[in-house]
Amino acid sequence: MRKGFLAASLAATMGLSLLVGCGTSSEPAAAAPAAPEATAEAAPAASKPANSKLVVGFAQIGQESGWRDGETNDIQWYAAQHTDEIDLVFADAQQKQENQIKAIRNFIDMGVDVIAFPPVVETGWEAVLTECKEAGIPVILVDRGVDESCADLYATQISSDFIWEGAQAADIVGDLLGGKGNVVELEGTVGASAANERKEGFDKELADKYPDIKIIESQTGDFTRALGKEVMESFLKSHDDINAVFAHNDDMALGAIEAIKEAGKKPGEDIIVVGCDGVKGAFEAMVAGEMNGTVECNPCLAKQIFETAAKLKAGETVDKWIVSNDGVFRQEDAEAELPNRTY
Ligand code: GYE
Repeated sequence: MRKGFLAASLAATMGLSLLVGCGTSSEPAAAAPAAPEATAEAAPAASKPANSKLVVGFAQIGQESGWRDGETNDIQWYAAQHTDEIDLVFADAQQKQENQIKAIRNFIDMGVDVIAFPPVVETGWEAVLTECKEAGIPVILVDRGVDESCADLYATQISSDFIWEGAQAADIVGDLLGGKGNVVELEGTVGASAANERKEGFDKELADKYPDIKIIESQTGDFTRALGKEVMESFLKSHDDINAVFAHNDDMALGAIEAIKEAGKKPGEDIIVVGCDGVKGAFEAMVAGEMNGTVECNPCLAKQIFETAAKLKAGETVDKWIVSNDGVFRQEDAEAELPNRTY
C-alpha cells in the first residue's frame, strides 16, 4: 500500500514543467534539467541505496499556492543541480495529512538519511515522528511547525517567523488606515502554524498599537486564491464598511482583489489589501495599484535544507530553529522590486 502511494506521487511529479529554482548567479536557473530524472532515479528500492549520496525524502503538502510551487521548484531544481551528491525522493501529499504520514512511513521503509516536510497542520504528528526517531532518521520541519508535544521528535525547523510577519502586516494596515477602520481577515489552512501564528501576530499588533481598528470578520480561505475570493465575496455581501483586508497569503489576497472588483469597488483604494509571501503576482497587483503591501516569506529554502540534512547525516547538531530573513514591501517599492522576484 505504502509503495503504491509513493509511486503514484512520483509519477504525478513527472508532469511538472521545466524547473526554475530561486537560482543565484552562480547557479543559473536556466541551466536546470527537468525534475523527473532527479525524482525517478531516486524512486527505487525499499532498502537503503548502496551509495554515499545524501538521500532526502521530502513530503510536500501539495500545490495550494504560488508560494508552494516556488518552494517545490527550488527543491527539485537544487537536487537536479547536485545529482552527484544528492538523491531526492519527492512525494506530493495533495493537501492531505494522511498522505504526508504515508509518504514519511515510506521514507522510513526506504531507509533515507533525512526526512523533510512541511507539516500541513500542527497536530497529529506524534506517532509518525516517534517512528522516525526510533528508526534513527533525523527530521527537518520545513516552512511550518508542529505543536509543543513533538518538540523532542525533530531535529530542526527551517522557516520564517510568522508572528513577526503578522505584526508587520498589521503595521502596514494600521498606518494606511490612519489608525481607524474595519478590517477583515482571510486566514490560512485551519490548524496550520503559518495561519495560527500570522493571526496571532496580526491581531496582537493591531490590538496593542491601533485600538480603533476593528477586525469585523475572520475566516479561513485555506491559502487558495479560489477560496480567498469566495470568502471575500461573502464578507462584502454582509458588510459595506470594510476598509481593509489582511490575507494570510498573497494567493488569497489576489482572490480578494477579484471579489472587490466584482463588487464594484477599487482594491488598493476603497479597500486596502495586504498579504504575505511576496509572490510575483502580488508585486504585479501592487504595480497596478490594486494591492498595498506584502510581507515576504522566503520559499527558497533548498540550499539550507540540503546543507542542514548533510550536517545531520554527519551527526552534527544544528540550531532548533533556522529562521528566514524576510522583507516587507509596500506599493511604492513594487516597481523597483518586481524584476528581482524569483517566485
Ligand atoms: O505562506 C502559503 C502556503 O507554510 C509559509 O503555506 C507556508 C505557507 C505560505 O501555501 O502561501
